Amino acid sequence: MTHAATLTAAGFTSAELTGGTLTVRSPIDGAEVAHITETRVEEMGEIIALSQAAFRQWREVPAPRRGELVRLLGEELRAAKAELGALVTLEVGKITSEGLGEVQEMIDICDFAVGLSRQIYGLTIASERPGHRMMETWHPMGPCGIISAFNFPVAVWSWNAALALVCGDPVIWKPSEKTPLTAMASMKIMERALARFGDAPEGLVQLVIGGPAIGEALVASKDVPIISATGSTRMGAIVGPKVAARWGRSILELGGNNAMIVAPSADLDMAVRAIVFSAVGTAGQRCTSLRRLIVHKSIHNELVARLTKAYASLPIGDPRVGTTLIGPLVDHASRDRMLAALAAAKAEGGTVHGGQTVSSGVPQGGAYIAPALVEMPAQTATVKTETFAPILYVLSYDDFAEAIALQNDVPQGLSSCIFTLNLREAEAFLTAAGSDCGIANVNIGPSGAEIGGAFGGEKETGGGRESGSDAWRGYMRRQTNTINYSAHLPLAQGVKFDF
Ligand code: UN1
Repeated sequence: MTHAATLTAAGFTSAELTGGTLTVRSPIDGAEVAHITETRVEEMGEIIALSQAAFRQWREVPAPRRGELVRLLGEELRAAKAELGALVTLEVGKITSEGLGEVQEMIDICDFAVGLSRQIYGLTIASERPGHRMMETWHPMGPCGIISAFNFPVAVWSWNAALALVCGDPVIWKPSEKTPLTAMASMKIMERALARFGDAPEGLVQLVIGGPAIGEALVASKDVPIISATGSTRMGAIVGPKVAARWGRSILELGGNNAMIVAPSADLDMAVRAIVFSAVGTAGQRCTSLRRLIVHKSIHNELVARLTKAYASLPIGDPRVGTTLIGPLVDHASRDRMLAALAAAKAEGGTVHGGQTVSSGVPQGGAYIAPALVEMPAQTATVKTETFAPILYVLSYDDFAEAIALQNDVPQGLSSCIFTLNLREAEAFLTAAGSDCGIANVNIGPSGAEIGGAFGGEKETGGGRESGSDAWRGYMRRQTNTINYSAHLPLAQGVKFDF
């Protein structure tokens, strides 16, 4: 399909795509596909006020009824899956299957949130005082600002929006400047769900398009109590303290530098498949992409040989073509950063396989590059830095404790995994003294998490949790209640205060 046909299928009119100041390019061929109108900073006050007004109504709508809106969103997403998936491919350069997979992830979180809307449970707690009962109640917090990254332009929004909405919080979404189109298309889908829902307050879900100043307005506002931000550690280091300084709550999902330990007993066929998908899938542009391989010395050469062979067979090219496995990087700056990291790794003693620019058999104008495998003598500064591109550094180890130490010796703490058939190693990897990451897997790669688990990580990854499990608690305020149904007023801790 041509870009124009993909945009029309996603419901865009030419007026929406022209006349604005934000230029959108497709990573497929670098073509300018739209000039979008940006939100002006001066409008942000009104947008936030509208969100607050929506909050005052939405918080009183029963949670299962709020869930109905998300159920309708899930239905609309199912109906629009092909068109939105194709738009993700156009705007981010993901291969077709991954574009569709991203929309499936949105549908999955909607289903999860619908169930959650009837399961916002609090505890009942034993009181030490006679005739008293204690409990916890969960209340909506207020507007939730969602700052999302280009690489999962719509799924990460839906993780936050689906939960926030059932939790009673309006949302204001600031997508990456690189991906306004998928955001606008998602809003169109959301608007269809809102229309069917009928009586949602105006401004319950808002989209703001623009650069850092727009994001800063959200981050600075006391009227936006929750900021959920996904992106670089550099961005998080700015957002986190600013939100904290005004007593807001932030949910941060920042950099990853995800490793796999490959132990001597590993099923190497499975490991090779897991490595290739997680290191080169999405052209290495997932937060969860595999970036470091920590391989036992006894199998290092065999594994590297198998991987270099597998890498050489990977089809690189137009992500719209069904056989392609590696599409373009998001832009040329990204490819320049990858090349700079490879040069730095080489200077630190690395041996680079692959990593060359690809210009034949691919659409002209895109940043196509062969994935790189880099054998490193040690975990150098470059290995410890996240480069958002398909670079896999290979390190080797002698004993298991050394492997765990290498795995943990980076500033980031998102995802991790081990390939082993040794039960002791597998279990040790998951203990308090094992992986220090928010996600730790056994015999599967570090990427491609399901929505049912809490998603996020430690250290410079920011500590936030989104998506499944009890991540919903991050979108609500907890109230502890003590109810006295007796005719006396005993004090806790046996304190006497008679007068
Ligand atoms: C991200 O890259 O920010 O686990 C999200 C995964 C996907 C989500 C990645 N489900 O790889």
